[in-house]
Amino acid sequence: TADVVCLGESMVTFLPSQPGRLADVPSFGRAIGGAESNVACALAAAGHRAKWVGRVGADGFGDHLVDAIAAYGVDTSAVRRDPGRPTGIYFRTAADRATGTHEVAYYRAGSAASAMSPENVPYEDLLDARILHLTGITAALSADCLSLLRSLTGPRPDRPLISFDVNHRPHLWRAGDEGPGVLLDLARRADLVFVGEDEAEEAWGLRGADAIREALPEPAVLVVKQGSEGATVFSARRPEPRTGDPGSAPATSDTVTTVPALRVDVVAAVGAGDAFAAGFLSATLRELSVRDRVRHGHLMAAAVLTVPGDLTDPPARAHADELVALDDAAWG
Ligand code: KDG
Repeated sequence: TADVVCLGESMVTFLPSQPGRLADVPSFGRAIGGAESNVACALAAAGHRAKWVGRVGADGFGDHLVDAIAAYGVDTSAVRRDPGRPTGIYFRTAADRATGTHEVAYYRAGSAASAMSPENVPYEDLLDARILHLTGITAALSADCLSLLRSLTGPRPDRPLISFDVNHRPHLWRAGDEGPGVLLDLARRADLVFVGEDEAEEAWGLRGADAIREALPEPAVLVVKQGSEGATVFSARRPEPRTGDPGSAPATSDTVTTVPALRVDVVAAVGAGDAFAAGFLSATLRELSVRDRVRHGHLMAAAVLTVPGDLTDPPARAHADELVALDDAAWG
């Protein structure tokens, strides 16, 4: 049994050799990306049994992805190769200093991963885990990928704990699709949800953590990421149903925990959300307190925020534990 299985599309990522607009960058260096395999790599680097399930082409980029992800210690034995479709790739620019935004050019339509469906994934690998981690990116890849997410998040006796990172990517949705509504529906089926305050506002028009929780009361744990401010976690206290009172559904109340983030000089924000999820999941597997789950998330995110790529080696576990245990003054 894996600690965490992550399902999703990984891509060869091309990072710019210098700042500037996509139109002006002269050359790019090869790296790897893909939100879900980023989470798997960080979890494996932190000492957990992490498996990535995906689909890549039978091409050199596919070989590279599988090798590079396996090199982090991730189990890639369930990755399928598709001889008829290419591995997805994407290019991106450095963040613009004034606006903090960057350009992304995806070449992933019709990719091997977009052909994932309920008919061709290895269910035994996906379900044999303590946690199955999914994201909204997969929902946007194709109708088959969306069916797959619906099938995995539906009621089923063999279902592991479902972790879902909303990861709204507006440019990926097909014309005519109602992406935000689909993402809200998927999030409602999960046990643990990660969402950025800014993305919830963009996707659903919800302002602030309380409004997000109100619209999303189902997950036992809801983590609202508030950028450089920190994160707020809503953990449901589900009272035991009272015997002899079968008609009244128990009211749900939350424990609410807000934990400030570390202040760092950001080099590139891409991948920080995945690192945060990995830190939070790692500490969840270790049954640490909610505060420390968030601090481990912030710590892994800080490590990725200060490098250009999506991934970096996290601090060793003992070191991370020491940093997380520092007093509130150090954590602002
Ligand atoms: O979270 C990082 C991802 O955004 C990046 O690796 C690329 O998976 C990716 C995507 O679909 O945007």
